[in-house]
Amino acid sequence: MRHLDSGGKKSRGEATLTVLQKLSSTFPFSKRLTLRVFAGVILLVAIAIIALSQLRDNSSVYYPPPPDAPGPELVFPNLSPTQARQIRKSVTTLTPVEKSAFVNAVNALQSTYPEGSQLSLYEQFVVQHILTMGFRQRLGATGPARGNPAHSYPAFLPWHRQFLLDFEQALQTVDASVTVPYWDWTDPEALNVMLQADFLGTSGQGTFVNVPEHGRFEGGEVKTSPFAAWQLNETLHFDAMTLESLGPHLLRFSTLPPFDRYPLPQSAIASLFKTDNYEVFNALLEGALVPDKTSDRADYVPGWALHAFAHSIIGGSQVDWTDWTQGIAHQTDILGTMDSIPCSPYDPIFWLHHANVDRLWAQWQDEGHSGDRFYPASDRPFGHNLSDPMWPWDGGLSSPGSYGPEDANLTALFIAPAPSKIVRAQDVLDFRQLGYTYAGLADAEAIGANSNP
Ligand SMILES: [Cu+2]
Repeated sequence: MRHLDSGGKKSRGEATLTVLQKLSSTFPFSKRLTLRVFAGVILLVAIAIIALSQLRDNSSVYYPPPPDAPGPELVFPNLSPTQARQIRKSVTTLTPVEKSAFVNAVNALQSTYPEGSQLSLYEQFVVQHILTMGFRQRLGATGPARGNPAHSYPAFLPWHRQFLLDFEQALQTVDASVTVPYWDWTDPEALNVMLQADFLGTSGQGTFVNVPEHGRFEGGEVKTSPFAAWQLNETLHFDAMTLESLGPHLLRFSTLPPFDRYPLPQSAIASLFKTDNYEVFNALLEGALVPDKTSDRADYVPGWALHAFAHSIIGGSQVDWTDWTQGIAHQTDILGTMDSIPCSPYDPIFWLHHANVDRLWAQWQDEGHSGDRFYPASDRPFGHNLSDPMWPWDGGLSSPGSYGPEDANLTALFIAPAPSKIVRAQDVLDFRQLGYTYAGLADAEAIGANSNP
């Protein structure tokens, strides 16, 4: 299934030539002329086949192993504390003080402009996330990075782990006590807590959408929130399908289906924890692929689950539900900010959402999938192997091409991290080394108990 390396290309071409030469020597001249034309055609076909196989070998096509692929033998983490760890908590357990500290720190990042930047500190995270979509060669990307450095490939989890850590550290420059809370998608209370006017803001208002067989729903501009004063940069806030701007306001459509399918059932999370294979876990958690239930073959079909699904709970999307019984729902239209994946970090809920993605990975690691045995070491597209630097923490090795609305030139707006900051998947596998853990994990219980007076 994996489209990597294949051998014997040159010998195939040479063999064809030798056979043709032998054939031509056994025929008279007139026939030899026809044969030469024939030989020419065969040779061209052979060259085309070789060229195509080369192209395929050099492409960044990646398929995760089948959903039932086995994993290595289990390895459990060493939980003994090596340094101080901060605890990321469930959003439903935050105190009013913790909530306002988070909101204030987010607002501070949005109102601070690094020197020489047209974008705020907050928007630097948005543009970084957008530019991960710019690594197709036809867009003018340069360097060895192949595929999207942050999505659809093995580095989805480590890339977002570092991204979240960078964001959390930026928040901590404003208020050292702040950690990013997580949104447990199975917690019935969590959405209600998040979508409060004085915390992360309500759903949107003023735009009505007809959803066939479901009814008429309201969404649109988020008018009541601590972020209501934000003027979004319209070139950073666009519809990923049409590349047209979504305007200067944060948009949410959080009452539309799939909102009615909230909370996610525990069984959806449990099914994720059945695999011991990292690439299967990564693909299932990202949720753009789901196991094919229609066939006996262990394979995937494009889907809409877990991480991808929860993006739409906030952002809202128009969906073709025809194949829903198979777990497949095709998005036909993007409505709100969180549903347009490139610019989704513009909605502060993104961070709570991705803290949950990261928490689930952390929990899976703790359940016997700890260490570098549970990450592909080689043979994946560059940027997705254990010791490949991940853009943009790659010392300038690779650069994205121009992705985004026409004439936007987003690459010029992005301030790359210091060239000395190199981050590879292997650097972030042990989240405790990065200085944090999650409420609910074994060490958090102990730290929590110790920090209580
Ligand atoms: Cu992302």
